Amino acid sequence: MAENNVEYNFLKSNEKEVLHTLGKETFLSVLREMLLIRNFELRAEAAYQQGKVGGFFHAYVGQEAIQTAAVSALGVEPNWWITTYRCHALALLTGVTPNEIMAELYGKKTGNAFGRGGSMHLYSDRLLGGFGIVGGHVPIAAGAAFSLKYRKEEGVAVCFLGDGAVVQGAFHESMNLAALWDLPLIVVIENNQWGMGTAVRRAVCVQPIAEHFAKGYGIESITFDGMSYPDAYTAFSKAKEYVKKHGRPILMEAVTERFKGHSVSDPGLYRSKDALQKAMEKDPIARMKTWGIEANFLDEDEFKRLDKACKDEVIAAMKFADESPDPDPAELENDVFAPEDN
Ligand SMILES: Cc1ncc(C[n+]2csc(CCOP(=O)(O)OP(=O)(O)O)c2C)c(N)n1
Repeated sequence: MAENNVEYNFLKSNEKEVLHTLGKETFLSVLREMLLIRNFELRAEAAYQQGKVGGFFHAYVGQEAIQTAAVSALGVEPNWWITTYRCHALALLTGVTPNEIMAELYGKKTGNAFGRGGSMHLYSDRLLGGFGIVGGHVPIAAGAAFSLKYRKEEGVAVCFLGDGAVVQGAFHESMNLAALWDLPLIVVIENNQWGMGTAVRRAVCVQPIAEHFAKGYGIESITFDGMSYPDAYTAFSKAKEYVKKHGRPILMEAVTERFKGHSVSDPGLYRSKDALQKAMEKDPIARMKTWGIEANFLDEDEFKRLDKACKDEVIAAMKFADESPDPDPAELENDVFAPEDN
C-alpha cells in the first residue's frame, strides 16, 4: 500500500538475484550513473539559486532508478527516447555530457542546444527531447515508433511522462493509435503522486493508472516500484521482451517519489514534512548502496569515492559552463527551421 492508499499489483523481482546476475562491474556502473544524476541535480539546483541558471528547472532527485534501469535494460541504441521537462537524467543516460547539459542550463554557447533551449530542451542522437508541453511529446513518441515499424528497423520508442500528463487528450489519442497500429512503443508513467501540487487522486479518475487505462486500449501493462532499481530493471527487461515478441505497445507505471518540489519555484508546501521524510526513506540510491554492500560489490569507503568522483565531475562541468562564452545574439534564429534541402 502506498501513501495514497492505492493497492498496486507490483511486478516484484528477487532483488539480490537481479544484482547477482548483473554482476559487480555493471552494478558499479549503474550506481555511478545514479550518483551522477543525483550530484548533477543537487549542484545544478544550487547554481540556479545563485542566479547562474535561468528559466525553468525540474530535478529528477528521488526518481533516478527508473530511467537508469530503462536505459540499462534496453540499451540506448537502437531505440528512440523521449521525456518531459524533467530531462537532465535521460540526457546524461543517453550520452549527453555533464558539461553540455550544465552549459545549456547556464545558457552558454557550448550548451547542448547552443544555449538557446535551457533545462527542458536536451537532445542526443537517440533522445528526441526534453518537452515542456505536458503530454505533447507522446504523439512524437508514437511517431518514432511508427517510423521504426514502417522502416522495418530494430528497436522501440520509449516515452516517459508524469501522472499529470495521462489526462491529456494527446496521451489518449497516441495510445489508441499505438494499439490500433501495433507500434513498438513503451510508455512509462512516472507516478510520483503529484502533478505540480495536485495529488494524483484528485486529478485521475482511476488507480492504479496503467492497469486500468491499458485495459481500455486493449494492451498489456506492468506496474512496479520505481524506487527499486532491480524491480525497475526486471520490469523494463520484460517490457522489451514483450514488445519484441508481440510487436505491441505496452503501458508501464513506475510508482515513485520526487524528493523536491515540482520545480525550483515550488516550495512543496502541499506535502507535510512527515510525508516527505517517509518518501525519502525509500531513497533508491541508499537502497542500492545497502544491496551492494550486502553483495560485497563495494564498501562504505568505495561508495564515498564513487560519490566524490561524481561530485567532482559535476563541479568541473560548472566551471566549464561558467567559463564558456555566451551565444552570439546574431545566431539566435539559427536552426529554428530545417534547411530547405532536407
Ligand atoms: C499543456 C500544458 N498544460 C499545463 C502545463 C503546466 N504544467 C507544467 S507541469 C504540470 C503538471 C504535470 O504533472 P506531472 O508530470 O505529474 O508533474 P510533476 O511530477 O512534474 O509535478 C503542469 C500542469 C504545461 N506545461 N503544459
